[in-house]
Amino acid sequence: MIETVRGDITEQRVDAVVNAANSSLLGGGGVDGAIHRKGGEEILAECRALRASKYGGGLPTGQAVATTAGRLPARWVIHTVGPVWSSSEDRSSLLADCHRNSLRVAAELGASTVAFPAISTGVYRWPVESAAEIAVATVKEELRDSSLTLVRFVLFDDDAYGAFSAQL
Ligand code: AR6
Repeated sequence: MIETVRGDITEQRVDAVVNAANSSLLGGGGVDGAIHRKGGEEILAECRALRASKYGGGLPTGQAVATTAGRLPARWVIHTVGPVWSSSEDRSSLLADCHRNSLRVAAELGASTVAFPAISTGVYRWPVESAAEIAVATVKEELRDSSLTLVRFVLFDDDAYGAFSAQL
């Protein structure tokens, strides 16, 4: 099942919440800032450990990796790096990769329920209608053959809520 809600990703009671991170994995603004602020130091400590091991050069755009969710109600945070919007280059496949790879990481963890923010539509400036189309199509396809039971898109404002709801 796929659903849309208006709300804050940090308040979701799901197995895993997806973070719209950057490749440093060390925090930022928007969703990333809120997750680290509310989830606490434990998340950052695991991100630092990932940077010291598997992701010395940072997490590449489109890939996903999990950490604890610290003090958030969720059990895991799945960090993924969305593409920055470009009007001269089509980066849609990277935005699709974020959703596909996040769901694969969730399934590997044994998660059943996952919440996504509108990846790339904030600081990275991706137009929300286009992001909604890519996100919903990719999640629908990935859920066809998956153990996951719920994917919830958590949208912060009316525009994003309207765009994602229209795609469902
Ligand atoms: N819950 C749900 N949605 C939110 C929340 C929240 N708490 N806060 C913001 N949004 P952004 P990006 C919405 O900028 O575009 C960071 O600095 C927001 O309105 O968080 O992928 C990272 O470190 C927007 O629609 O992510 C990266 O450097 C959407 O979430 C960079 O921003 C995504 O906005 C990533 O940029």
